[in-house]
Amino acid sequence: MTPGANHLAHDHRSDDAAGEFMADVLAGLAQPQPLIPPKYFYDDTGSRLFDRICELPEYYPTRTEMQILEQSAGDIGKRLGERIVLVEPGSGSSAKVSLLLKSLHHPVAYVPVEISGEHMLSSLTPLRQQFPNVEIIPVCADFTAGFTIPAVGAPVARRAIFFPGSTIGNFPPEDAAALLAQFRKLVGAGGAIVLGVDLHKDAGVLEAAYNDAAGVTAAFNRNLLTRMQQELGAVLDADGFGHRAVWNAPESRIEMHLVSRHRQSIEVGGSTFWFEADDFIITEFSYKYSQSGIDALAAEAGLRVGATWLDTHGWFSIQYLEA
Ligand code: AVJ
Repeated sequence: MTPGANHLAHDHRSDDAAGEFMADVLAGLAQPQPLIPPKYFYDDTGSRLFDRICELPEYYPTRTEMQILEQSAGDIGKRLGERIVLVEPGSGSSAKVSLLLKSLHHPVAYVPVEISGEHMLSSLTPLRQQFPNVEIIPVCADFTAGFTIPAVGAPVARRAIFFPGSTIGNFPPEDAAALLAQFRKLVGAGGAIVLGVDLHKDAGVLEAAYNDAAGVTAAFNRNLLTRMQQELGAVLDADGFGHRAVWNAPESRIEMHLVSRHRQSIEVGGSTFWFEADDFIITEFSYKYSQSGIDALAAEAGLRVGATWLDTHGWFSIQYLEA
């Protein structure tokens, strides 16, 4: 592999991806409480909308995690040591990994793993310029389906997974532990996981972060319906569904809903699904953790927390997990 080569490994063919989207939508809408997995937010339009969410005044996670990285990337880099292969499942934008790569000693390779190929490739151009000596090997894959870390040219001391943004919060705790266990196997003995985890805080702050005044999160949520129209030939009225974000305290999660404004149907894949007024589709869970919850999650995955870094408010955390 030539460093800087514009290579894109496809783990899945795009018609498989369309078939999976259809299957997940049909299965999800047939549930007593309809739901669609959040990974389908991220087509190119959805990825751009998510980048805008990260800039919103109400959406604290991105800038808070960036603050931690700005303060602590040196410490994290010291922990990781030299000749690292850094793998980033669900990489979105290059700003966070750039801070981390800058603090590493002779990093060997950076492997972003992303469903949305175009969005990922365009975000790599500045990284290639900033880190000409780091082999950059993008993998186009759904990381929840499993993937392999590609071989690299130079000797490697440690494999590490960088999983920022509290993406782990999208998964119910049992699935989150299974995903972390899969990451542990991927990095192997001596490997590490640098994990961003959003923490418990005031419900008002949480709900505002997922229901911004400018309506960008609403557009992001509704883009799922537009994708269904465009890619699955679904017959539906996207504007007939409103956006809602609620803090579910007993389950310790934010839930995003698409709420039917009146009686209507969604026709897709030969099936018709009816919605009364106020019926809703769950489109995302975003779990929030306490440190003891994170310790328990790590233990369930066969990992332990070696270090934790926080922002000044204690709103967000970066966890160093080791096998
Ligand atoms: C990318 C899953 C971490 O849960 O905060 C942002 C996605 N959804 N606004 C989150 C999201 C609505 C985000 N994660």
